[in-house]
Amino acid sequence: MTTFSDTVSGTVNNGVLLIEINHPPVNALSTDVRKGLLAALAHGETAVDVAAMVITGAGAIFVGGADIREFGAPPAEPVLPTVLAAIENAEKPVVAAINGAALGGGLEVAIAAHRRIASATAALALPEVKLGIVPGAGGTQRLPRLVGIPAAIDMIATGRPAPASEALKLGIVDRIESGDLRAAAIAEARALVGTDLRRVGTSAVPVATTEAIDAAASKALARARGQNAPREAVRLVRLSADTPLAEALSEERRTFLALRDSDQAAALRHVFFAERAAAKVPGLENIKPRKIETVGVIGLGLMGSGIATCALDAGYTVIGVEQTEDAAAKGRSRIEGLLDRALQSGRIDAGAKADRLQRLTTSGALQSLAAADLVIEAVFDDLVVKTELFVKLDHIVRPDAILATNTSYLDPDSIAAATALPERVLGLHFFSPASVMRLLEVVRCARTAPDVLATGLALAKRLRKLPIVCGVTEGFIGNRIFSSYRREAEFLLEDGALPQQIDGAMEAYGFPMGPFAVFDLAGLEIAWARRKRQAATRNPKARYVDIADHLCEAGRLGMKAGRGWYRYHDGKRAVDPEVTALIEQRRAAKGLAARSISDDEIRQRLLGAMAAEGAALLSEGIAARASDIDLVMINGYGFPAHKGGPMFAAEQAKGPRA
Ligand code: T1G
Repeated sequence: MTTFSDTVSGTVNNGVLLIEINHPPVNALSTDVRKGLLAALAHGETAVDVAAMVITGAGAIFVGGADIREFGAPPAEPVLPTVLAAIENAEKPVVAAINGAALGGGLEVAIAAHRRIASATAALALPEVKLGIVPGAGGTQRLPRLVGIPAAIDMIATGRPAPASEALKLGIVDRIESGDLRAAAIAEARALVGTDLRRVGTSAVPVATTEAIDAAASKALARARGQNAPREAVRLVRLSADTPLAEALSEERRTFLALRDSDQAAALRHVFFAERAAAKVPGLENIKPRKIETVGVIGLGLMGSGIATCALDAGYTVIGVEQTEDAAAKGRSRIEGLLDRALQSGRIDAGAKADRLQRLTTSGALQSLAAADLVIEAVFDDLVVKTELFVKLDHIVRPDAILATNTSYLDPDSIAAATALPERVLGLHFFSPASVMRLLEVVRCARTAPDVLATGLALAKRLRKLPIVCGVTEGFIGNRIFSSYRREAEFLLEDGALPQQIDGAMEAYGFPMGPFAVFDLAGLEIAWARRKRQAATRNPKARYVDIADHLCEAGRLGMKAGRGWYRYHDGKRAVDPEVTALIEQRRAAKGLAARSISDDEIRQRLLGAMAAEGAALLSEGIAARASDIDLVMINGYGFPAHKGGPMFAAEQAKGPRA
């Protein structure tokens, strides 16, 4: 074995130099890896016992891309384009043996090689736009040469992964090998010796019609609201049609470097590392989760059926329970409806649907939950109802089974306290629709046992959710911040802004919907009921805006009622002069003079309200880190990821740190 650097080594096998990248955990292309690869290629080109080369990754990943940790510093030599040019221009054949994920710079390494062979489990992507950047080492020019401009736009501007089978169809890989990948790649490399090598960079770009290119671009950009990278990615891929490679590559590199230093990229990098940090919960390092195979779900309404469907998707056996057999049957058809939708959209096939239904039983008797390892209740959000339910469950489930409540606002500690074993109780706060939304607040109650919390996290991971641990407080992390956002938005109304202006300002910031449009979508009645409950104990000196109460009294309960903060026709929202008049009237009733409020003030105040509430959650120990709060708001409340979340944005607004 020859070592070329700390992370790259090679062995000669039947005249083929097998170059292995071994840089755990994901074989990221650090400076040492780049140096090693360049040295390996130089050795391979000159060594007399080497006729061809294979590049592969150690472990389960080929190469996870550029080393994101190096993004803060100026690029160190050799830069990746230099390494890739050495691969592509090598006199001797170079084959990429793609043993697992080939992402970003990893895929760029692979497509600089002369031939690609992948294991069946490989996934290929240029996910750079998810980090606010574009591929920086030829991806935008070489991929279109392999798959055509429309398909390259689709992959690069969305960052989506292509599984090996699709990569084969698209022409990114030449072959899939389900047996010994390394042996197969060595044989392929040998077979290429003395043949005309395919150098992707110098090959022609397949011709595509303008219509096809435009269609791919608008589809990919439809969801890129406010983000610069996807737009730049499309521009660069388009260049491949008629720009000489060297010129296009230098434009790509220039764009990559500029985006890399942008605020959006900094925010998205923050989100990337925030997601990894969230998974590390202090105190749970050596705690083993309990084994969960059978999940019980009580209440098969909108939320419960969504949770049940998710659990079925994740391979669990599910017992769904409703109050009566009749309601249980309705719940079952609701779940079937969700599975049908997945079938129609091609996410699952008929066999997968049948398999899921086989793992589902529904019943009108709580007793059916005796076999459950974990039960999630998703019944009406009422403390008495939930507490009685948990007390009954105590006598039904095994003593080591876990009980989870999906309450949004109630105190799970008081539910737990009524049970015989409060250590086994935790909160699992799903977001609606549960089969779509990635966020899951995992609520650690006062007495939740560490292995119960660890089980909640393991369950969330298997459900493919993003779990964020939080302590007990009214509304947990998300709804508490959302309440202060709502309060500040209502102050702005009294001060002189109108709903459409406030929504417009927040949509321009990057939210898919402004706050008032969201209130209408969710319905105004739940918040109204809460305000009425709190009325008796509210501090009479605290500022209270009663405009929403008047809307509700007038039956304007939101989109479902056809009117709320806006008027709705065929689902389209329109400004309603009646609402404007009501706002003016309420201001007058309080003797408030409206002043003109700028969009900047709106953003500053609303973002400031979120960050201030976030700071309170941190100081109370409800959230473990500021970045957890950012993830909650991004994944549950539409905060634009490319702004990094309210806590990150507040830090940025303070200016560069010392
Ligand atoms: N650089 C540095 N660290 C990375 C990394 C990377 N690219 N990818 C992962 N890590 C760390 C991560 O922080 C965590 O660390 C550990 O590895 C395990 O990650 C020139 C511009 C590869 C599918 O966007 O999608 O190439 O928390 O928990 O679930 O054009 O990581 O343990 O300390 O996620 O097995 C493009 C991002 C870069 C890939 C593995 N590449 N990574 O998932 O483990 S830009 C990406 C992933 C680029 C070129 C450019 C996933 C994964 P710690 P993990 P996993």
